[in-house]
Amino acid sequence: MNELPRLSRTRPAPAPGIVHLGLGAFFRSHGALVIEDAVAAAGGDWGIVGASLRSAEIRDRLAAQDFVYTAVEMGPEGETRRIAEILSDVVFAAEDPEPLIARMADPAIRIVSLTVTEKGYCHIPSTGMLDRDHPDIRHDIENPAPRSAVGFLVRALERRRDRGHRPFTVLSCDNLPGNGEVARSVVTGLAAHLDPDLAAWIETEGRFPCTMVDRIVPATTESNIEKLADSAGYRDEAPVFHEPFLQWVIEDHFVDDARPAFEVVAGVQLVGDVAPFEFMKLRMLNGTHSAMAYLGYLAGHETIAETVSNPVFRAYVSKLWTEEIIPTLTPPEAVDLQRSADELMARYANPAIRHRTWQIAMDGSQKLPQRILGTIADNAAAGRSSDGLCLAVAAWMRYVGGTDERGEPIDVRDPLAGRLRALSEKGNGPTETVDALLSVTEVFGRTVDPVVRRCILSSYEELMENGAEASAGAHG
Ligand code: CS2
Repeated sequence: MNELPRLSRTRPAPAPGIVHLGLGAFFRSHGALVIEDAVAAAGGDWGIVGASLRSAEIRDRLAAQDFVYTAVEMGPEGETRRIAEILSDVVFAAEDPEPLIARMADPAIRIVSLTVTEKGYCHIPSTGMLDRDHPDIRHDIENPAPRSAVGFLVRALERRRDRGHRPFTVLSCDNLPGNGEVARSVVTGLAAHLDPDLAAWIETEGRFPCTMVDRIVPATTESNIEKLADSAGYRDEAPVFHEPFLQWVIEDHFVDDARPAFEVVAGVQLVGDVAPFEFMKLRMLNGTHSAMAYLGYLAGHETIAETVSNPVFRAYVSKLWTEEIIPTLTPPEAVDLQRSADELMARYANPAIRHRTWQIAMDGSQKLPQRILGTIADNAAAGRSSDGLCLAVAAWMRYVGGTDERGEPIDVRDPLAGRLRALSEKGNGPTETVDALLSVTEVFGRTVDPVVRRCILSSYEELMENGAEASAGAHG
């Protein structure tokens, strides 16, 4: 039946200047397209070598089609297809780490970008410091062949230093506040264990610009792939499906100023300080995303679009923005935060984007601090309440307990899943459960404000008693 032609390359890829670690759907829908546009408009040897650290699947799928893939923009009114040819190769690092280190150490590579998700930094979420007890970090301290993204960065930088080359710029594209600073802290932290001179060289010569990235990109499904084949008339085993919106705010601080001409691409801004953009994005978008992921999932909603089509959750999220999130933010220049909130609601409601609540609910222990807990702490310090956000934290607590409101098991994906579940089961009643979970210092830090604790506890009690939808209704 599969008689359709396969997707293949139509033009040679530009010579590689970038290695990208973590070749998921997000980077292929965001950074890769921006870089391809920058090269098309202004030239430059900025082809991308992708690296997959955990699974061979994406490498295998892309290798079979010359590393070319379709990016489908899913608007509320229709789709637009584009074929991306900026990837020149993909390596699978777990199979054999050496080829990836060799690529990263090649002086033609000037930037190593990363989308390895929050947990890929092997840091302690509440402090941003390297987690020295992380199994991958312990492995990478003892072995020259690394396992973690941090280990690859350090070993490749070491080789460049040993050969007298300049370092590459480390360009973090993950949803972490001060993502460049976190990258710097974990890279120099690991380097210091191996060779203090290397750590000092990276500290002085390396560059770790912070960036804010934004585009909603649900995981590609097999049904997406089949539908694309039907409409496009060719087979692409590695397409990506994304919303029309794109934003990338980048601190303009690169080794030897070497970078693609980002400034020519719509949606990209080069700035001196990314922090106001990051806070805005992490708290407004990712904060409400996580709140809806837990509450929406518990209420039986499969996607974000479905969750906001329920007026109860729509009102709940709108109130989170106006009363709890916007008051904590300093708007970036020329940004009207209430208008951003309205735009976000329209993006969430886009029915063409099937972003599963279960997908966003993943790795909550790594996401909560920067998405929700910082906002709660700022409100507490200013004497404001955060009832709606405390309900979101309570919903996370219920979610990691592993059983939904109908008594069905939840497939909880989180590096701390086992521990969180055990803590929640140990608790004998709401107070003990909430206190047990609040004692996870990696998430909540060493002390929890008593007012915040009471608020989370009463939300948890309400949630267990009335369920997610009714509890959100009480906050709408
Ligand atoms: C989402 C993000 O999966 C998640 O946790 O909140 O991937 C979100 O879609 C992007 O950050 C949007 O820019």
